[in-house]
Amino acid sequence: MAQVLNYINGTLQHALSGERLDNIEPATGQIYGSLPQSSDNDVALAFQAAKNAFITWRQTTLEQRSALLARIADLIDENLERLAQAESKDSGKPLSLAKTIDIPRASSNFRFFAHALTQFSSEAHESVGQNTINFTLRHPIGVVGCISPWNLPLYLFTWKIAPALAAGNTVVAKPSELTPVTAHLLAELCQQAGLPAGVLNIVHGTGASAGQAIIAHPEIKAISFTGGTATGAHIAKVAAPMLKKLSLELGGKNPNIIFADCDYPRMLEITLKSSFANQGQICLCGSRIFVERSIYAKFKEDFVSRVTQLRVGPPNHEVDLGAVISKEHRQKILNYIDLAQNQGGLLLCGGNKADVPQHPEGYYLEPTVIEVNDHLCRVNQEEIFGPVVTIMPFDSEAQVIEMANSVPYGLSASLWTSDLDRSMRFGQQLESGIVWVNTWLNRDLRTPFGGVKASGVGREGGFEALRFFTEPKNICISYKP
Ligand code: TXE
Repeated sequence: MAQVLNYINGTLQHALSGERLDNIEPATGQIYGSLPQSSDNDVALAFQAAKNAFITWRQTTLEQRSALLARIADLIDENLERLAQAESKDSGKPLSLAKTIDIPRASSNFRFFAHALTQFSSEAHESVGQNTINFTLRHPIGVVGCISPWNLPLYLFTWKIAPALAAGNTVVAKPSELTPVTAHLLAELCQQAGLPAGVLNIVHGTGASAGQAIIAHPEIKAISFTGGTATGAHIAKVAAPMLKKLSLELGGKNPNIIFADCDYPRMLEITLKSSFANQGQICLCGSRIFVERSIYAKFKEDFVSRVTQLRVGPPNHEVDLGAVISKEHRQKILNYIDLAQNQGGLLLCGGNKADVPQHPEGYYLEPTVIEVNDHLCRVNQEEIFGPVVTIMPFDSEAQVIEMANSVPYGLSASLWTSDLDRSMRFGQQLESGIVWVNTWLNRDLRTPFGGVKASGVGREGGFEALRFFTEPKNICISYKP
């Protein structure tokens, strides 16, 4: 049984109440471990440890801090196999994906910010002619809160923790209660790396209990959150009146726009991934596919034929799709598939629970393609967050831009074309934080990451993250000439 513990002041410990939650394996539908159900008292303990640790952590030299973060990255690499196995079991994602994407990215997050912190500089502004110079220092905020979701557990957890620590803050962090195991393993690696006690504290439990205690804590001055838009709005409601700094990375309903002049085989290959990677549970998945009418019939045939060949099965086998995160989430996705058909959508493939004989109780779903005739129908407007995509044709640039921008979200967009001018026109006009042309999920960690509209507030990545996790302080010196 995987027994997860809180990590507070350098030690692994139970919640003060002793209360525990079951941890269910999505691939089998069986309970396979448990985690602490933490509350205000545990968060208070974690906060106090972080507050004490801040006094010395903020004074560590950049070299020391960088070396510690790099050491954690090395340990993640050394434990790749163990972490990938744990991530796959905990989330239902294919082991191959955990091994090639999730865990390598977790170590990249630490290594990237280990380097970035040594390059992040303060600014000076000379007020020419006024005998004045301004130094803009960047100080850590203090104790900050990081809350992450279940779809890319260690990947997103470390994407927040690494820059927060790099900037000199101490952290109270909470992973999703649905996928707590790799955060527990990270705590062990931090102990091994020699991270001073209290610098990172990990508190497990539900959003309503442990998460709420973090966002409502009066002295946790910044919250970095990734998750659903409704939760993000709730966090803003609680945290904004307390004047906390907020970074909210929320949902997406991303368009994938395909023109006839694209590199067709490459587009088809990557569109399969952008539709169904991680069972479609990535906020960047392209769930609305718009295809230029001249190639629509061909695309429909080729795409559906490739989708029906995708292998769904136990995540530790050679499969393309594992299980979705929970029974409730699978039901939510199935409800959307019904709704699509009620609203005139045509099911082209999939649409059902997938039959996986080894694990009849696991949360499997067939990859599903629905042809829709109205870009405003609910399945084309609301985030489903599962292995479901819609397709529909378009006739002109103006029409597809209008359809692409018609949703409340604005996280990412993909465009397939060989026309450079068109890619610039779309880049300018698409309402999203990220536009990919002839590629998908292609990330340089120095670039800003985040969305517009209901997809969030603020940007992560590179110096944007280090700016978020620091307060600028301007010191203005007037001197006698
Ligand atoms: O996420 P939640 P859920 C979308 C996706 C999904 C929907 C709901 O559409 O179907 O959101 O998923 C913590 N105070 N995304 O409900 O609740 C929670 O414990 C503080 C998109 O599983 O947003 C977890 O650690 N924290 C997304 C984290 O918030 C709270 C990834 C995210 O969970 C809290 C996941 C509270 N009151 C879902 N309530 C993306 N952007 O990638 C919950 N939490």
